[in-house]
Amino acid sequence: EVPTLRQLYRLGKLAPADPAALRYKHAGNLLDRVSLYQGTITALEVDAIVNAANRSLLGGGGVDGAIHAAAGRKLLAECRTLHGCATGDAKITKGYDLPAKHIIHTVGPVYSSEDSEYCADLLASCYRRSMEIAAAKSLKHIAFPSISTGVYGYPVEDATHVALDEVRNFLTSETGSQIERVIFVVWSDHDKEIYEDILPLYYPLD
Ligand code: AR6
Repeated sequence: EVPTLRQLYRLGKLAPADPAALRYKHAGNLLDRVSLYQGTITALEVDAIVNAANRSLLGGGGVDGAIHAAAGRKLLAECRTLHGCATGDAKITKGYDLPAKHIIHTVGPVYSSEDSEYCADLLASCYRRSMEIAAAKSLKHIAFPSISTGVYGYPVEDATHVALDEVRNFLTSETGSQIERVIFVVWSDHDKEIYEDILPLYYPLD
């Protein structure tokens, strides 16, 4: 079982934030609806894992490569029928050989510092569209990798603020109320430390 933020606080693995730095004052039951997990997203037995894909949706490296390798060739066959996906949007497939029932493929922005605000909007859109698709299919548990922060070069701290804020907004909205759990999946120790630092700003201990 992947621990919730409330459990991480109890275990002392998440330190309460400096009150002056808080982005939000209350998290309420969000502490029981959000998790942080380090490891491969392909191991998670959830309703949907999100893939950080490219516009072709035909596979690639990074988490995309790992998902295609674990899901098997039938995934590629279904992806071919989707005819790609726009940056900031998302499309769903079955999970095939994965323990996850579905894969939501989203396409993050290739980062550019000149267009950083535009990139932030597109990145937020990836998280929002993925959750909208999950909610429309009544999927309750969804896991996200750190979209755009690998090959696509988005600075991981900035991307983490966008991800945590957008997920919080969605979970507290009317459509988001049916999503029971969002798991943020990190791969490296460095990314885990960044999430541990920033999570308490958006999901403070009450
Ligand atoms: N489980 C969870 N996270 C992972 C895994 C894994 N198995 N493997 C890597 N990560 P990236 P992007 C982390 O590059 O930046 C592909 O070629 C990784 O450490 O996978 O959105 C696509 O086809 C990083 O934190 O995605 C696109 O062409 C995060 O996943 C392009 O890369 C995202 O890194 C997309 O680039």
